[in-house]
Amino acid sequence: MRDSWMVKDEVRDALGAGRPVLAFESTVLTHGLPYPTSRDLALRVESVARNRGCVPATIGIVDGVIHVGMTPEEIDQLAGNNSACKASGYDIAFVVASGRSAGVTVSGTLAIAQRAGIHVFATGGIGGVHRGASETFDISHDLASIARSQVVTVCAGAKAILDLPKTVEYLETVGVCVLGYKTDTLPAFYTADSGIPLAYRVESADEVGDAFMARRKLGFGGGLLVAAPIPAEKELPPDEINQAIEDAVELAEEQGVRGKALTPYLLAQLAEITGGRSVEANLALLENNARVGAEIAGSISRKLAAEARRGELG
Ligand code: PSU
Ligand code: MN
Repeated sequence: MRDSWMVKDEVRDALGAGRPVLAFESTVLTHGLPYPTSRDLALRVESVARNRGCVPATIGIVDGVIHVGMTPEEIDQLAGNNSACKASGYDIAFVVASGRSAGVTVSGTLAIAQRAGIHVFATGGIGGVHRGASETFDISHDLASIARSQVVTVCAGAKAILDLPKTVEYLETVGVCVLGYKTDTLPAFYTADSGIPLAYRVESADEVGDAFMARRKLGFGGGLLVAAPIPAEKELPPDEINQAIEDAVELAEEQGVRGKALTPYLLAQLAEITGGRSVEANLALLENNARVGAEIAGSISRKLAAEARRGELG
């Protein structure tokens, strides 16, 4: 088999030196946003990470090769590839073996980032429990992957295309500690407050870094999910976006859309119904998550370096 991993030089160098690296997913590019907005957004969030002293590593699969860190040209090609598939963690081996290209979901990105030695991952919205899940059983594999991963995931909550109360319950079932980042409630992607209370609130990246270090030192499992609300001035009016979501969900039911196709279908409908206004909000929250993620990655990198120094002294 061909070499199935390709770690970009600057990512390899940063990881080797213990400098902060922040992972980004690519299903949002291939299946979540229209091209070329998707490409522009990927490059934008990468530069936000860089401005915070963090090396970005966008993760995708190109012709059967797993890329940890992609060049702007590679990002452009993947984002514009209409035949790219959507790879979750359990799909990666087959996608690689068959030489396919894929946008990698939250679940897939966590699996790859962890093997690469990356500690933090920033995304927009995670997958979750779909409305009607008691009938369809449609619960995103993202949730189990977050629970199993040692990588910290930063998101803006989940879109209300999902059943948010059930998503929070299911995160508890599989074992995820959800930290509200300067908030007491789960953010709902386009809006800052779903009204669903979270058990814990943190005020700083260092508090997340402390949790990461404690989990590592004490050997406990359990996922760490940081939920950071969209900046207030970029929030969409709740009534308007919630109506758009109702309409999109109804359309999906009428059309009988299921499985892997459901989330991309709902996202495309939402973009159309809101006349693209959702895209600006999407960009704002992704940039915000890239900032928060970069700060957490910086904190963890400092704490790991301090731990290594204490080890040398002791
Ligand atoms: N939710 C969003 N935007 C996205 C996705 C989810 O608001 O782009 C993407 C992410 O890549 C996520 C995937 O991991 O969809 C989940 O898909 P599914 O619901 O089929 O598990
Ligand atoms: Mn699903």
